[in-house]
Amino acid sequence: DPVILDTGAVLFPGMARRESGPLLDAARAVVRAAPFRHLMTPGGRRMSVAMTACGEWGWTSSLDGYRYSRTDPRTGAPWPSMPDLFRDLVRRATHEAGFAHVPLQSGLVNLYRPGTRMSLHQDREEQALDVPIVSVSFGVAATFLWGGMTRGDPVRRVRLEHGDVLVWGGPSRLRFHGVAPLAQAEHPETGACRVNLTFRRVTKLA
Ligand code: MD5
Ligand code: FE
Repeated sequence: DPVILDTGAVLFPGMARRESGPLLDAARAVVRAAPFRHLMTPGGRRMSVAMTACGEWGWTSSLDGYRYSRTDPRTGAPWPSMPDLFRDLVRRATHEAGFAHVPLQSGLVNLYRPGTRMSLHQDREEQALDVPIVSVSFGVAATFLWGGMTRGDPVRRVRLEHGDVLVWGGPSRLRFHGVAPLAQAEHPETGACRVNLTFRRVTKLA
């Protein structure tokens, strides 16, 4: 059953667990077409998360800033298309969470290895802040850091496990958030890794 973490933030524990094999196979196909890479932040740091993308738009970062691109900057080719299994899951989670607009323009694939972290940030490069973000976690469990509307607000720790699906909309869309360094652990489906899929709408609603 869904857990309401706060207004607009809904956790579906294990929603993607039954289909995790095919979903992870689809993610691997994306990674074959557009390999994982460690991007640079505008501040000149190498991100510890390895990333790639699928769908119409992919999020990238470089010394020039954060941006969405229609093509993989590594090759100039369009990102791999978004697998149908991803779309079906995102539609289901979005509707069950009670939102009208489904974020299907961009599918980010994040790979966490032991020690990989994501520091506290907001997702605000999108022009559709009224559409929720859907995030799906697989493999080794992570401690998600869930803050407030300003960087200094207190942070809640939320355990995200294999197959958990989260919908972040309404007032939760712009919360500061991050991921604590991944523990050294093993999962039968991903080895020592955590894989996170994050779905967004990038352009303004018409
Ligand atoms: C992750 N990824 O676990 C997270 C899942 C990212 C990122 O943060 O930017 O790639 S997305 C979590 C999220 C998105 C939007 C709002 C909130 C959380 N929130 O209000 O906490 O790799
Ligand atoms: Fe984020």
